[in-house]
Amino acid sequence: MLRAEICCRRELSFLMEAHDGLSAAIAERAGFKGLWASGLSIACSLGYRDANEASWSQLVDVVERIVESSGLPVLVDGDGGFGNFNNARLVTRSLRQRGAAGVALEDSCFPKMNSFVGHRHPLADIDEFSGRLRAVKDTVADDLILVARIEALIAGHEMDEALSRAHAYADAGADAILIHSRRSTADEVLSFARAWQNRLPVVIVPTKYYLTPISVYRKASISTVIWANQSMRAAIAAMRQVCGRIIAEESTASIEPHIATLEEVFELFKYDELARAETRYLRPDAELRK
Ligand code: SPV
Ligand code: MG
Repeated sequence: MLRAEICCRRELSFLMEAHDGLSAAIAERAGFKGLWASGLSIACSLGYRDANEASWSQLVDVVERIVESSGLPVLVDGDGGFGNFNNARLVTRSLRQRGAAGVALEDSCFPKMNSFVGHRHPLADIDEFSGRLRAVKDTVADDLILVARIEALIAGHEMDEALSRAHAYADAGADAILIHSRRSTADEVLSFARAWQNRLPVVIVPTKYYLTPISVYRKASISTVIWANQSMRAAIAAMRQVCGRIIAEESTASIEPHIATLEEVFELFKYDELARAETRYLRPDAELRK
């Protein structure tokens, strides 16, 4: 996938969550063509809550590792932009420098709260948030895809509110719309897509409505599906199990067949390339004699 195509292709595409260099490399090896730098998962891996506890400079440092270790286009979860229009353009300028392909900004107020935590989801004023989008667009328009994320349905508003926000954000220069829902079925996002009629590409996050088959989204002309946090949750389950077994058994014998080998670790990060480079650059005479 080209960087400029992230969230904007005609055929449905997937973005896999990454929260560090390791999860990014694994997703790339699995065959994903683009990544989602998830705010929830990055916060979690740093030991924070997804409530703007991590700073924007911590975010951009992690994004740099995700970009570098995968070589894939990365859509970054920029939360609400860490403040007003000025903070939003500052963080997106920095994301551009670190090699991000796009940024998603949500119409929440600072400090945000993860959409699936059951309380406190005040929405930003439409005009104020549109100003954040315009400021970002004016700053990084040629280099970063800008996805406007609508939290109206998360905050308990009706579809009309979500749609009028989507139109305002399109007018402000967004390249795509992320419509978020906390329902366990896809009904809300599908009815949004029907009414929206693809004025801009639609991005969805089926974390709660995971039972809906992908064919439904293809038929609805959804542009992008984000698998937002599954690697992080898989890591929690696996690390819990391993820690529990080692503390109970005072041995690693029973888990050894179930965890990655050291060879897999070395292969993932191309230690063989380093060995070849050492021959070339540390012992150039040996290379020449070959
Ligand atoms: C994230 O991955 O941080 C997201 C998606 O914003 S969600 O947590 O589903 O809101
Ligand atoms: Mg997030």
